Amino acid sequence: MGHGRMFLGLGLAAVILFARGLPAAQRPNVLFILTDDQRWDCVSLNPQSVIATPATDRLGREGVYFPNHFCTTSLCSPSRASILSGLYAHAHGVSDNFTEYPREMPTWPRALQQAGYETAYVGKYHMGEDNDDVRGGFDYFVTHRGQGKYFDTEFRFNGGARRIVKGYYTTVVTRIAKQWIAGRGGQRPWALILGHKAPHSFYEPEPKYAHAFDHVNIPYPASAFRLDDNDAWYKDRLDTWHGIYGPLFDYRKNWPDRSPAGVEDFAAMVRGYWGTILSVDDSVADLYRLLAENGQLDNTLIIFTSDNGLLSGEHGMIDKRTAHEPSIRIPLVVRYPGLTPPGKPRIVSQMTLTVDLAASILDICGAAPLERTHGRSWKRLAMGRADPGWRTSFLYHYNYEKQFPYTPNVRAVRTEEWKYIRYPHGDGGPDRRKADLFHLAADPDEATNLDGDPRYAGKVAELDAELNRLIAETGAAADAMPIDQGVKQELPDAKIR
Ligand SMILES: [Ca+2]
Repeated sequence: MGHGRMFLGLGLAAVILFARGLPAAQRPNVLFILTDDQRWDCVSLNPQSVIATPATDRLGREGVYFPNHFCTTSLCSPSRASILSGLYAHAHGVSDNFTEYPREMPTWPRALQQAGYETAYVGKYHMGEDNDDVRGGFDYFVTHRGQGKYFDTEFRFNGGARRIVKGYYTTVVTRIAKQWIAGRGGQRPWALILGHKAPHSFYEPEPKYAHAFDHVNIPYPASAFRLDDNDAWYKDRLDTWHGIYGPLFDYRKNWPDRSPAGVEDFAAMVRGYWGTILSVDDSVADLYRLLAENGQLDNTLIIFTSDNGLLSGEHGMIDKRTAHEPSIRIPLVVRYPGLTPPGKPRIVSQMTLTVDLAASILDICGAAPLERTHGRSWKRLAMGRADPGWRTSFLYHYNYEKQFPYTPNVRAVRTEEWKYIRYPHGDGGPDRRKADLFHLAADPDEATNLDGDPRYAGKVAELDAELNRLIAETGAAADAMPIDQGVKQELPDAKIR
């Protein structure tokens, strides 16, 4: 090797080292806005959205919109842990809504704190049901026990005394977040996670939005009546806590109700869900305004996303947990001029995952990556550069919960065109339930199950092999899951609804 090439090599290494430790002035603040159970089509950057979210849209119109963003387990606590850790649920261990995030497990906020950031968490944390203590990695921590309430939640401020804060949840946490942001001195970059309760059940919109969608007619989706080619669990779920003929988070008083008139309860529920999102959009507008006034707008990486999606009647289902599109697809909108100038917005159409967020945020902030991750940084994609090695398939998994016995074990692979969903029994033996094969490219509503059709036997074999490859690649033991005890008609314990 000649001296010239060696010098070039050293020069490149120096550039890379410099990029890892960005000078303080170039390290962006991070405002991470996390909603709870928001579907991907409930942001009006998506042309299918019925609701208008102008403030959230503005982030995308001045930044980057990811229309193909997914969670890897569609359940609050496991997905929140994946967002913090960059790991699948089997690796971080938060496999249900009652498990605390492991104390020593790294997170991106902790990594930023170690890199000199001031860090804060405000709002719904929801890992460890009854714990409102300060968690590691945060200099300021305001949360509450359990799910919180839409009105007058009892918050705990930084591990101190608890007190009820009067008012609407979304408004209250926005005010607390703004106070913390306004109090930063400007010497150190900061990172804040704002954890919304909205639009999680039981839906209670702000009074001014309580009737915002009264004029919208909302039928049961067509896919709710096309269950003959799916396994029996779909129909078993219809009358349950998570089915369209069930109690609908108390929107239906007398159930099961299979009458045509029963759709009115369903419509009222969906309108309530939508209404809570309008307040979230007001919050986004409020925070945007504050950053603009403080001169910090263009030096802040703003990320808007959710922990999981929600089924609104598709396949006869409400709630989440399954591998269907409305359950696993979530919004992701990012604004930061360091990625793309506000006048040149960008759409990243590659499939991105909750487990990519940790790697991406640390990459953009010039901090060292977490030692172990299942995700990868989408910084290059967000800057409009090619990333030819980007994933073309991903693993989705969910484990049967005895507290919510309405969804079997799920092991699924999604590609850009196809989805194959297995429902393993959990004993390592052959599946006892029929799988689902959906041709997303031709059937985006997943209305027709092609599993069992001999014309697609080759496709099933190919996707099953890919599923097993992904299970091996992520280190998920193929058979480590509970036994599927079937769909039960009983309600969940009132305390955990
Ligand atoms: Ca959630």
